[in-house]
Amino acid sequence: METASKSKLVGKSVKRSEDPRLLTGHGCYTDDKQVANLLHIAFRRSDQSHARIVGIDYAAALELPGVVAIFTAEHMDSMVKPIYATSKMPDYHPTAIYPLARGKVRYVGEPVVAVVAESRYIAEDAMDYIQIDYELLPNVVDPEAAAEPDAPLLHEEAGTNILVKREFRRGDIDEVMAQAPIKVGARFRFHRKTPLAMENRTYLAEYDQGRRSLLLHSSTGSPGIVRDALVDILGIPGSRLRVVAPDVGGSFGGKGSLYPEEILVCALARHLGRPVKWTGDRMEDLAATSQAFDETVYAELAVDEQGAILGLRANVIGDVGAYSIYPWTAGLEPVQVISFMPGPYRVPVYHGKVRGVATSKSPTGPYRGVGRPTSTFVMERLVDMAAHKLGLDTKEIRLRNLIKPEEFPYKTAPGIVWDRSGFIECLESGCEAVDYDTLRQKQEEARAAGRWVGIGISSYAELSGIGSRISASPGMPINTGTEICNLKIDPSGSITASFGIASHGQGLETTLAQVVADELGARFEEITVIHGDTAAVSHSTGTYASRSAVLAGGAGTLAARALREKLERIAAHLMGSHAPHISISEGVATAADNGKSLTIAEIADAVYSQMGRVPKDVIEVLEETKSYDPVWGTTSSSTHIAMVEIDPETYMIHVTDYLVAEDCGRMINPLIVDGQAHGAVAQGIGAALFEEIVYDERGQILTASLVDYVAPSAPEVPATRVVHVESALPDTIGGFRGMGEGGTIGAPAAIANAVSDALTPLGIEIFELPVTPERLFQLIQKQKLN
Ligand code: MCN
Repeated sequence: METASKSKLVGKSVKRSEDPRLLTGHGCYTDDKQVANLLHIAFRRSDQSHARIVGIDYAAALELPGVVAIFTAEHMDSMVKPIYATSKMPDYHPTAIYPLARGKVRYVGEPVVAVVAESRYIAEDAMDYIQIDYELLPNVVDPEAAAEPDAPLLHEEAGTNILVKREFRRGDIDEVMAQAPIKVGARFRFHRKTPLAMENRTYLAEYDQGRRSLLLHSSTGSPGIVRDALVDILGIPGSRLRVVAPDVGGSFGGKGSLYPEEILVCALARHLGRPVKWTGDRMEDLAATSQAFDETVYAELAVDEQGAILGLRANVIGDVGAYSIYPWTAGLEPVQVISFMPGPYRVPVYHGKVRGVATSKSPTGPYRGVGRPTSTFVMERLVDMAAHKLGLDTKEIRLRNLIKPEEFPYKTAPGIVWDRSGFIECLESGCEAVDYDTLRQKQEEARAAGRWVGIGISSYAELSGIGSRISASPGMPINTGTEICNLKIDPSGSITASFGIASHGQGLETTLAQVVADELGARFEEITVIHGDTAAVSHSTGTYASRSAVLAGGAGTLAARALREKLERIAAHLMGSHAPHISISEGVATAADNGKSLTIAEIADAVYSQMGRVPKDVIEVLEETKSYDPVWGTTSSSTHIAMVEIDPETYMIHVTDYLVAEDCGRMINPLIVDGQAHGAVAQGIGAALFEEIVYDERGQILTASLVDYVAPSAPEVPATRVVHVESALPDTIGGFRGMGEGGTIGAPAAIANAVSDALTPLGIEIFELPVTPERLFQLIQKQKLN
């Protein structure tokens, strides 16, 4: 681990520099862009989940004044190439992604017809004049049925609905299960949810006919991925295709993939020679932004009489929806479920099997935590169930099984290497912070008084800041392992740090400026961070997978170090000193041998504006570009402790207190780290108790408004305490580990364990999330009948 010699800013709770802009209404989101001559798109989307398109009649819609053009899949063929999320995974079937449904529709909400008009109102009105005739095809809604060999196919060319299959094995699990004294297991179900960002997806494309170049403003978290994909799809060279993510109002993974609407606005802006915009509404967001989870897991854990884990078996069926999303593939979510299932525990024998099955629902894609909310839910439930069976305390069983400091690096059965992290330290400090023993005593008193109160612990580990030796999604050809920083000082001494990552709520304008300022010896206020613009650096993929602190922070550090050395050499010459005597701090270079000093602005002025003052052999451009690859990535870990109370009349579950003890290595900004944990825990509470995308048996979405899709609001989210554990620092530059997703990984499991704990007197265990009052009522009724 290498860190700045004198940290002044890294580690400090610097207030977010982007907030004054965002909180006073001066943010500029894609939909705020004012562009002359703008055309607007509205989509006629499929109202059928699986049907052949027999005919589309839009003649009457074309007659409407203000309608400029109408497009179907046939029109798009000459404008775009289909794209496939390819992968080296065996048994994987990619699916073609077209901007408009071609021949068949495969989910309710799939774009079928695009109306381009002078205003969005006109485009929406034109929808009523479009007639689409469908021939209904058999339902492909239930993933377990769709996985059967004779099931009707969603993608005939794949020859199966099972788009991806993987298996991991260590040891003989059948033998372990046959011999084990204690076994626990169940069918677990984590229902589908959506990322639900505040800003809906929006795309605005401008085509410059003269320069034959395209500019896409996109509410994306991955502008580099979108740019590189569009190069192929549209056949425009990368040098003439720029993707800019302006202010983006949250993504949570939902804006991390390439979307059909994004391809379409670009193709039509070029075709029509006018700027084209589409802004999604909330119904479109709920029906057609990538969704997440939706796994059924059959899992079994074997332990010995002391509670030591002997083996684990998991069979996962992931409902991946209608298409294999670009670039992540249909494997992203379900494969991570089995890859991370053993969690932070010593699991000597493991068998994990997964099938990602296509169904006629919105495609699944990245969502904060990816796969690990489900794997943690299942594993943490199994660990608690084993403890209940043995009469062991739930903290104690974890202490007996968590990988110990001396066991790092530890390779899990699916091949993930935990470099080192504070697994046990997080559990111990979390329990200490809540005063666990006293809490248990109070719970006994509450129980004696007839109250349903529960304490739930969940411990997990995640791989963050992954480098080039491990891809964000299995076998994906895109290099997700590096990021670049370009750092330059202009003649006024002002410093611009450009990155390809795209902050959409993470506060990276602040944290990356902290890192660069410290390494360069500059003042924080002098640094402007540019992000989310493919013109800023030659290659980048974006902000996802809790990677920006590690990768962009690392690249920023390296660029700042190199630029600092240049400044030292030039300052030494200007002050009649030698580079080793120069120190730079707060924007001032000082020569230790003669006491002279110069500001960075004075050095820049001498370099650029005073001809001849710096000789030819000393003068250098005050600019550096560096990339950073952490090779494998690093392990972050955490323990969450949730306290709940259940109302025995309404079955409402109240999260009464919540604590996160986390190890993200060296913190750049504790205020931001806390905020990330708070936000992610709120999402985890949503996943545990409220949020669920529901499709009926014919594939109709029943939760296409925020009346039906229930997200938690302030009263449902307690003030979350965060305890920071800084165990041995990782070998990443700066010693940072990622943490932006963690809260969402730990919270569903902690709450499921707390609810099960509260219901121990009734003998009820939770196997299904979200655990709504309705589900709890059914469980309790069933238990009463038994
Ligand atoms: N940080 C820090 N010290 C560390 C680690 C992180 O100060 N040791 C800071 C970082 O500098 C950054 C933030 O914490 O400002 C998150 O950093 P990191 O863990 O590197 O995650 P990314 O910046 O790569 O963000 C991605 C992650 C993911 S994958 C999702 S999804 C997510 C999230 O972050 N979506 C978010 N946080 C979100 N926060 C908001 N507000 N909105 C979203 O859509």
